Amino acid sequence: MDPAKLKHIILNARHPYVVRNADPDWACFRQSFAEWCEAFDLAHPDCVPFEGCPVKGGNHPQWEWERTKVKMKMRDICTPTDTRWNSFSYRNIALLPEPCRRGINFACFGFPEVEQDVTFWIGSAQAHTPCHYDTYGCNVVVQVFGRKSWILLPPDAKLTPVRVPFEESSVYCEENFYSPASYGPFTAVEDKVYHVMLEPGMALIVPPKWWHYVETLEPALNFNTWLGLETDVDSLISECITKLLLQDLCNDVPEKVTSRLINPNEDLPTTEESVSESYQILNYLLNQRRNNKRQSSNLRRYPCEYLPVEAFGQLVDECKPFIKPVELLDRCDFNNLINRNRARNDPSYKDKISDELTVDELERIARLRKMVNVCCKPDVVKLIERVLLDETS
Ligand SMILES: O=C(O)CCC(=O)C(=O)O
Repeated sequence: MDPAKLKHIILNARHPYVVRNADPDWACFRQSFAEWCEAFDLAHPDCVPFEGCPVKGGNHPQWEWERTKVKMKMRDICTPTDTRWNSFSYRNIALLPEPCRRGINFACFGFPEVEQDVTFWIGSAQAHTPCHYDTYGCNVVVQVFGRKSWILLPPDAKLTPVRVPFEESSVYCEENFYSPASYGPFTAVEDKVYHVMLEPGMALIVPPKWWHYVETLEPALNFNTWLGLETDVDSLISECITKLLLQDLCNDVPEKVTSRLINPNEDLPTTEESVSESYQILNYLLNQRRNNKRQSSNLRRYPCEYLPVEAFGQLVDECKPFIKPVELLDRCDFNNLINRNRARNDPSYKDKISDELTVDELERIARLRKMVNVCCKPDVVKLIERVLLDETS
């Protein structure tokens, strides 16, 4: 596979593609999962803080704040458990000992410079990430051990975007793919669901803003990188407005309450100083946009969608049979998949901290969640952005 061609395909794809013979020259591909875990445990005598949830779920997606931590050796991820899934994921590759990340870069995809901005994901069966889209970049995923199921939907799919839990760079949706109570919420999207089972050695290209629900089918490891794109600067303004609205709504709200609105990995300071800093950033971004200037930033951003449709099609044709579009999932198969997942739904499911909150606190959380989800809805934020841009132009 010619890395230069692959690079053009990645930067111009408007549909997800599976790549079969990129052949990354990574040491982990010459190891078994057990050997890789041994190498990790040898270098890390301490246990790993795996996060996870019960395999039975409630009516809502299992958000990150519901996860509890369990310390285990890395090799324990390969021992099946019936009641809980575990995951040590969404971490930078620098956290891995050198023998576990030897040779990892994205050269065979046409990006030799990408070797640090790499994230790893390790999970047991049923570990999953609730359905969301990434606000920045194009995602290239490489499966190393185990299989993972990827459900993908186009940006215009009729899912319900929510900004609770808030995480800059991810927009989640309300629909619960893991343990749905019913099929009802999925009827609006059932004709737009794409699916691929990612197996070791396969890579996946996820174009900007495609929704994805990802679930581990057996103990698995994969790496990915988000390639920053020139078009990401459009999302910077929206994310900045969203952050400001949240800072305002969460001002003076106790941590006990905000911890149910903001993702644990996200920092949302609401001090006068930090709000004023967000305003300054927003004004800077708006002015740059009004003057049609590129935002200066030390982040690498690649041009994208520069190839005419025919040229792109020809490139993909030349790379047959190693690059294939991810296929539409037949409506019946999607129905079966969701109905299988319904078996995980436990109507008596209680998340870990509901018991620790008073009725008033629970009400406040519900009220704020509603406000955030309405005020920060991506369409509403786009409208605010347009008004702000017109206002002083
Ligand atoms: O592998 C997962 O669980 C989620 C991956 C993901 O969301 C991503 O790569 O953007």
